[in-house]
Amino acid sequence: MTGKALIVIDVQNDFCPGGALAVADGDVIVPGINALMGDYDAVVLTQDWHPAGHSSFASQHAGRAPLEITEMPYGPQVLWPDHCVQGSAGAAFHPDLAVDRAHLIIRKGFRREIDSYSAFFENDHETPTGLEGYLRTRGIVALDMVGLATDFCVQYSALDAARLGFSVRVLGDLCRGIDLDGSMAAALEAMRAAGVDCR
Ligand code: VGL
Ligand code: ZN
Repeated sequence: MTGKALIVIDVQNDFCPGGALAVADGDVIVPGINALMGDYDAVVLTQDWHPAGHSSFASQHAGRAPLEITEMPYGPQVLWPDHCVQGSAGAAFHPDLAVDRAHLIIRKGFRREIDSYSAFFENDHETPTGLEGYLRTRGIVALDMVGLATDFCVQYSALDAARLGFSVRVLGDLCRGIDLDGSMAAALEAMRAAGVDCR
């Protein structure tokens, strides 16, 4: 089988300028992503989808500020501003994203006690989202990843996909990053080391 999928990570209002966790120029990638959608056998969108009071929110940790790091049962976790709360305007896709052309929308981060950067597994690296099964039953072997943020959800998704045996490319022109303490350079290095084609 030779199917290929476009995986569009978290192109949501809260990650775009004006949003709660805005990524610089996060909105600039939208027209280019739309233009690519016709080239794939499957188009998947992911949507960060947290309950109010999610444990990744700094607001839930007394005395802690956004972008500080805390220790969770599953490992270190960056604390974020409240973002992508289920049903909020910030959790909606960017209004110009061609959502109607998606075959599957996969939501993640909906369990209060655990964050989920990756489209495939929650941050314990064990609890699956179900995306792997969807892609395999659709005959997909190759993935192109685009979206937000390069150094968090795109990176985690790409590393998991490579570990699962998919052929993975990250299209850098159609991604934007947060870049926290050198996290962009570290993400590119980790992805390349894992065999991801970062272009
Ligand atoms: C993301 C931080 C928190 C992302 C999601 O989409 O990269 N980053 N939640
Ligand atoms: Zn999140």
